[in-house]
Amino acid sequence: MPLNLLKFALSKAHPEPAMFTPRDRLKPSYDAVIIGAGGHGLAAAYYLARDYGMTNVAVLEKGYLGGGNTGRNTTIIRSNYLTPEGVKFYDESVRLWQDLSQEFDLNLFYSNRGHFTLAHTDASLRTMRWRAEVNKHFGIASELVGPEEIQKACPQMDVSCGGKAPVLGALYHAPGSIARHDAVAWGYGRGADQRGVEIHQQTEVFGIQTKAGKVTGVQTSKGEIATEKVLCAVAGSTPRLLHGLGLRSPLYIHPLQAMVSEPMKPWLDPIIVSGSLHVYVSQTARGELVMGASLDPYELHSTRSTLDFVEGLCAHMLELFPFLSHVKIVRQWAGMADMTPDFAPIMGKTEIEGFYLDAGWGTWGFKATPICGKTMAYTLVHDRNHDLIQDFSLDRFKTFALVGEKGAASVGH
Ligand code: FAD
Ligand code: PYC
Repeated sequence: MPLNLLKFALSKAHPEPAMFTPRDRLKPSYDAVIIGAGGHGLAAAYYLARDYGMTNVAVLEKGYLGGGNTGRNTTIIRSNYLTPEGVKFYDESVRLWQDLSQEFDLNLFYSNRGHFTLAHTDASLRTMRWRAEVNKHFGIASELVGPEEIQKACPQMDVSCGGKAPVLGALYHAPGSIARHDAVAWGYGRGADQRGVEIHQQTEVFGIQTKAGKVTGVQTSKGEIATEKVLCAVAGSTPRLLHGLGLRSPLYIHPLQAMVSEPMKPWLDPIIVSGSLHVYVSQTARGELVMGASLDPYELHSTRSTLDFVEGLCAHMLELFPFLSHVKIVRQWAGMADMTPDFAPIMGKTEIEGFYLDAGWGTWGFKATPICGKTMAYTLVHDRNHDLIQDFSLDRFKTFALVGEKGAASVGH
């Protein structure tokens, strides 16, 4: 190594620029407090500051920024949903994704690949056709394709699946994309921080204080803070915080696991999903295969990962891609998916004045990060649910106005 380079690296005159301002003390009060520095909490903070000039805001994170489901997901971005409410919402998110790297001046490795959802039965082919028709109605590029077109886009796939469950067709969604998940959290976090929002890591919220049905403050591991507005964006920890407020929700928490292979030469351009085989896979810019399976079939508030999962997923991957049998798995992990009965999110105002909820993102919330941030910022500032999230409120479980998105979930259930 050239001596000058070594000197530069060891010199204190050129410190690594910090991405965020270190914060050691909380102020006694803020205009708004956001609980959870995942993509959703940070995106809301960013749009509050950027679009409304609201910067006396604290984002409180019990662990580290992006360390929850945001940094654990398989990064699939798409808008090929089943309900008109869902399609409109996710489509707007896909639109926002496309400009984010430029906006943040940070490479998010946003990569448009095209997305195939494989159908192995007539019943799933029918659902794919249904989704294609709803999507086309809203101007979204989704179409039903046959095995020949799948084989052309992915010659390495054994579309006969060894004769067990042949692929009959697929829903092809051209806008399907992937991105680098932790960079998304950094981009939103840095943008909020630069505008004056305070991000406090290692700061846990234990409870939300209310008086006469209104938010008055939060209790944290670093003391109490006064505020009249709280946005709760804590994914798998939502039931615990709601319980303290006396609010009920139908959320149930299941682990969702994923794993990554050693890097390989590029061979897989599109994103491939098979609900029947419990597989979804894409190849990153570094050449790794990022893979996931179904939810674990039991409620568990933990990020434990299991050997069962790796064995099961490898077996199904080999049914589709037998040539991968010598490839090594290098890492596995789990997140806590906050599942709703209708596979749609819970967003917006609640019966407690000043308490706003962004939850129920289960296995599908990464792609929604930009639009959630935008619509939650609007909702907080105007104290009125943004039009795009009207149908996702917690109330819908009282009025039975569910938004049935189960048929559009990539993850088996
Ligand atoms: P998180 O990123 O989990 O952030 C919540 C934060 O709140 C955490 O950092 C947590 O530490 C913090 N917190 C919790 N309690 C407290 C407290 N009391 N005080 C302070 N902080 C607290 N979605 C897709 O769209 N596409 C995919 O391909 C996809 N794949 C997935 C694969 C896996 C394995 C998993 C687990 C999820 C997947 N998802 C996917 C879902 C997606 O990851 C989540 O819906 C999304 O990341 C949720 O973001 P968030 O910011 O709401 O939550
Ligand atoms: O929502 O597209 C998705 C997804 C894929 C894997 C997990 N979630």
